Order: sequence, then C-alpha cells, then structure tokens
Amino acid sequence: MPKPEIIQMGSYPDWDQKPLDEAFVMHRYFEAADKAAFLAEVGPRVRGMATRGELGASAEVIAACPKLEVISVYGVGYDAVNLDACRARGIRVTNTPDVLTKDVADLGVGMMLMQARGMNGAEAWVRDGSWASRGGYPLQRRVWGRRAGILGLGRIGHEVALRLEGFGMDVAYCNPTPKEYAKNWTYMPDPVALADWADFYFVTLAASAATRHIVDRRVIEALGPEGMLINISRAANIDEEALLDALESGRLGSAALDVFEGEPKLNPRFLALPNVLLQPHHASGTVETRKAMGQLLRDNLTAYFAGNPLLTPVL
Ligand code: 8YV
Repeated sequence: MPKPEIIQMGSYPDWDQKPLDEAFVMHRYFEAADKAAFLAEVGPRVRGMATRGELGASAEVIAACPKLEVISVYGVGYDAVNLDACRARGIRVTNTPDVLTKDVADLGVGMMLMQARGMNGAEAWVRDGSWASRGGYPLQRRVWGRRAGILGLGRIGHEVALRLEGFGMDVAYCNPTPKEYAKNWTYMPDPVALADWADFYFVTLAASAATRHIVDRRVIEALGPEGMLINISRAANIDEEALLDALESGRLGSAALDVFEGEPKLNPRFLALPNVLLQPHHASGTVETRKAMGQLLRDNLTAYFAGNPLLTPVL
C-alpha cells in the first residue's frame, strides 16, 4: 500500500518530521521557491495536508489539491483554514485542543504579572546599573485581589480563570451563554460592560469572522487608563489601530500581546511603546506541549488513512 501523499504547509521540529516522513510522503510547500509551480506539480496527488494554526489552509491551496481529503492542524486555532471550502468538498479537518490549553493559560497569566509588575524594565534596571546608580525601581501595580475579565470562557479562558482565582482576584467573563461550571464567576454578556468593570482583560476566545475586532475602540476605551489588555487568542479579535491609538495616547494603560496582525512582521508602532509587553506567539511553545501537539497532528492523519475515527475533529 503506497504511503499517502501529504502537503506540509509549515515546518515542524525533527521529532515530528521524522515520524511524518516515515508514515507519509511529505511535500514541503513552505520550502518551495515557486509555490505556484509546486502546487501545480504536487497538488493533484496529495490526499492530506499538515498545517499550523497560524498558516491554516486557503481556498486557493485547497482548490489546487483536488484529491484532498483531510487537513490536520498543529494548533487549536483553525480560523486560518477556509472551512467553507472544506465543507463544500467534504474535507475533514482536525486540530490539537486540550494538549496546549494549560500552557497557553500559564503564559497569559505570566504576561499579566510581568507587565503589571514591570518585570521587563526591572531586569534592565539591574543589568544596566540603574539599581546602584538611581536607587529603587519605580513602584508598579498590584495584581492579587483586583478584577479580571475574561472574554471567551472556553478551554483556555477557563484555565486562566482558575489561575486567577488562586491570586484572589474577582473574576468575570463574557461568553455567548453563561457556563454551568462558572458559578463562582460573574457572567456579563456585553464585552464593553466587562471592560468597564475589569482591571485586567483577557482575550481568550476562538477567532472567527464573527469575532473579528470584537475588542474595538469602545471596549478599549472602557478598559481605560488603568486597564491592561492581554491577548493570547488571535490578533484579528482586536482592532489593532484602535489599540495602538489608545496605548499611544494613554487612553489604555497597557497591553500584553502574544499575537499580532501580519506576524512576525508586527506594526512598528508597537516597538515604540513603553507600555506593551510583546511576545512572539509562543503561548503553546514548550517542548512538552509541542510534542503533544505533533503527536496529535500525526495521530489524526494516521487514524484517517486507517479508516478510524478522528481523535479531535473540527469538521
Ligand atoms: C501555535 C496557536 O503556536 O494553537 C494555536 O492555534 O496559535 C499556537 O498554539 C501554533 O498553532 C503553532 O504553529
């Protein structure tokens, strides 16, 4: 039985690439100098796709692969996969939820602490000699006991809330519907009202066309000069121009961001801001979690081609 041919949209660590190459014929789209020529040659043969959360699968690439049956996403976010094109062709789609949830929540909470307590600047204060020459580091802001709003109480938002409870914070959340298990936390159906109430505002909801710029100028202004916005979801959930305007003017106190429009080429306006913590989309970026994501990516492809149920189906 010939090995199924797979188009690979992005790179994976060797611990994933080796077993993928053993199980499948992997065609590395991301290495092709001429992507159009590569698709014309390989596209008609591939039955599967291995992609990454931020790379997804465009309608154009899907159309260039007429035998495509399954797309396996290395990541929980599948917003970059054209699901309409997949539905039209009956193409199965899988992602890698659960295995990364706690790491993403850990980084989000760490970003809040790092930004609120000015730990980035404090590290520089020690290293550049300011501590000795200028004295104590400037006072920062408390986290424990203050108010945390969570926009999107899915898997990741829930883990963030559990962590914040441990800090003795008041937790409120905005979700399409109240969650039965969230009785300890206040439900607020309106993102603006949540921002008006919160000191720290976590954006943890899955991105889609329906959530684009859900964090708009109104939400940002409601969070206000004392507020902090933390984004560990997708940049598309935030109106980035409104965010930059508010951060530059002081109408928003600060932000801690792991995702950006056009990443890794983020808007240079971010680089000039002293009140933003910038992280390189690495919320799931631990050895343990990335190995689990890669295993799940492979297990879904293996299950599909063996005629077995998919482990984590999206479509
Ligand atoms: C990964 C992510 O960094 O899970 C997602 O959707 O964005 C991240 O966890 C990314 O998918 C890996 O390429």
